[in-house]
Amino acid sequence: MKRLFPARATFIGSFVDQVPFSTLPDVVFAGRSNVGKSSLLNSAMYRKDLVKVSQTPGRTRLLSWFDVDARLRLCDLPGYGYAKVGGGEQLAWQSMIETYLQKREVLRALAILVDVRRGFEEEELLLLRTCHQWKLQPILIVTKCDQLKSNALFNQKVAIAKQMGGDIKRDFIWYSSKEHDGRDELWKRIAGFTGLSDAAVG
Ligand SMILES: Nc1nc2c(ncn2[C@@H]2O[C@H](COP(=O)(O)OP(=O)(O)OP(=O)(O)O)[C@@H](O)[C@H]2O)c(=O)[nH]1
Ligand SMILES: [Mg+2]
Repeated sequence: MKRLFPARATFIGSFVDQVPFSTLPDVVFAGRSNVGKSSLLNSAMYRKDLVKVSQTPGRTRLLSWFDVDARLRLCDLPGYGYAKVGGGEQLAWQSMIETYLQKREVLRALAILVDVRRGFEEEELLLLRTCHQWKLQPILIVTKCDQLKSNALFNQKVAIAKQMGGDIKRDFIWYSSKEHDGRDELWKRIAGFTGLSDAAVG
């Protein structure tokens, strides 16, 4: 089967307190710690361990950037909501994204990841509002879909779509980083608003 892009993804670096300069479009991936951000980025970029999957969830405060075919950049944000980090963590996280991401002209989309068994909670609804405020394209990604059997998965899709007032097929990407389900849909979505086309990738 013909593979959609990317042809080649490389690690740019991890940064604590800056975003490396670029004129390429950015897509950033946000979600609760352990939701599967790093695994999804590896799957999306057709790589096994380009993105480090953290041993100690919730510890890393770095933003990791990846170049895709010298056409766009993806960013793995630190996870939020890890129980052991405690009180002001959510605020610190929110202020981090405001400091580094707000008003970046090249920032095109914010992918919001939720575990299929949890769905969208307060933090994700806040992120969705941030997208509207900043005029960013939200991409709603539901992860670990392989963890539910097909009936339970279907019921959960219906429940999540109903809660969000969305359409199962159109408004969500149902992903499994294990099976790579959802990968083509993700790239089609990204291609749609970054102006990349399938044919441009060799
Ligand atoms: N079955 C299954 N497991 C997954 C999937 N995606 C991630 N996992 C597992 O979930 C755990 C967390 O995955 P990560 O990719 O490290 O999650 P993360 O969101 O990057 O976590 P932080 O970096 O701590 O914020 C790992 O044990 C993964 O193997 C998936 O699609 N299916
Ligand atoms: Mg991670």
